[in-house]
Amino acid sequence: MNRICPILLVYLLGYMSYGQQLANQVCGTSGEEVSNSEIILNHTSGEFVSSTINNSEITLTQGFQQTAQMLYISPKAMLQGALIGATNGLMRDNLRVSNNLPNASPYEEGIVESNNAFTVTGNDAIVDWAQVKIRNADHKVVGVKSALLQRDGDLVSADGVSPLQFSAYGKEYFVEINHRNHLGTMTKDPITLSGIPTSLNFTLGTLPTYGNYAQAVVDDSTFALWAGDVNNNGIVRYLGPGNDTNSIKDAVLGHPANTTISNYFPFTGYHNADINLNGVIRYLGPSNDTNILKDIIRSHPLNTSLSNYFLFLEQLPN
Ligand SMILES: [Ca+2]
Ligand SMILES: [Ca+2]
Ligand SMILES: [Ca+2]
Repeated sequence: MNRICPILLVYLLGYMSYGQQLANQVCGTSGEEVSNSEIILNHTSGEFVSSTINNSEITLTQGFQQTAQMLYISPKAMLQGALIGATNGLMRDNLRVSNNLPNASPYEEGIVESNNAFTVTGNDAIVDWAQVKIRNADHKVVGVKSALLQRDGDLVSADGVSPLQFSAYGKEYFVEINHRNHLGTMTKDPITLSGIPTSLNFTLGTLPTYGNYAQAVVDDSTFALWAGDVNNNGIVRYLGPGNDTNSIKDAVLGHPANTTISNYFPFTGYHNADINLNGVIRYLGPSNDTNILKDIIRSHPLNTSLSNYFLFLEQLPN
């Protein structure tokens, strides 16, 4: 609840009555200032009377507690995997088209798609679930939201259209984008958020991000989350210990319908081993996900020797 500090209001009325000059004061440490050429009005947001201390005889209620604010974000980000082979700059939405998108978010928030979000086609068709976090000045995660990702990169709420909404006590937060088999990325600087949706475009390369080479550059222009983290350990690796290739192989060999335990067995579904998000999981054979992973490793700017053993890490604070 926004309320005008009663003391200031008295001063203000006094000023208006007698034309006295007033010193500028703020009732609390967190507030807003509204001004025109004649007056400056400070107000705070919060609920007076907050904490309660009691023992068997007395109850003491004291303090001033800041209430949480609603902060809105409209981020835009791309997934490298969903852009591979795309010709129109839009991510593929094969998972939606093939009815393989789960109605409930695969992330811990467990929210469910609403408003028939998966029936929308075109630029705003849903590619997949993603996850957006906000972190405070200490890089501590203070807000987590599942989001739906549209083909043109817009990250929206579970209804497929609304801005993401966070409840938080401050305004300055780092904003982070995550996806189940891509490496996450985060703003390098804290962003001032408010009740008006803040647009944050991670796809242009103009928004500084934390770390180095935090995103892939697709077709020399579009910045996108690195694909290939099949085992979701924050590292993309083709060969060597803990590699993601073996996780593709395990998914194929472990599939119940692969009765001959063939490395060439493809299956359809919603799985982290589906690096290009085309709804087909394939270890070997035509259009397999393994070769995509290999290409990703070899495309990293720091892999100058084109080593198949090269690995790179998610650029996020711990
Ligand atoms: Ca859109
Ligand atoms: Ca990995
Ligand atoms: Ca695939």
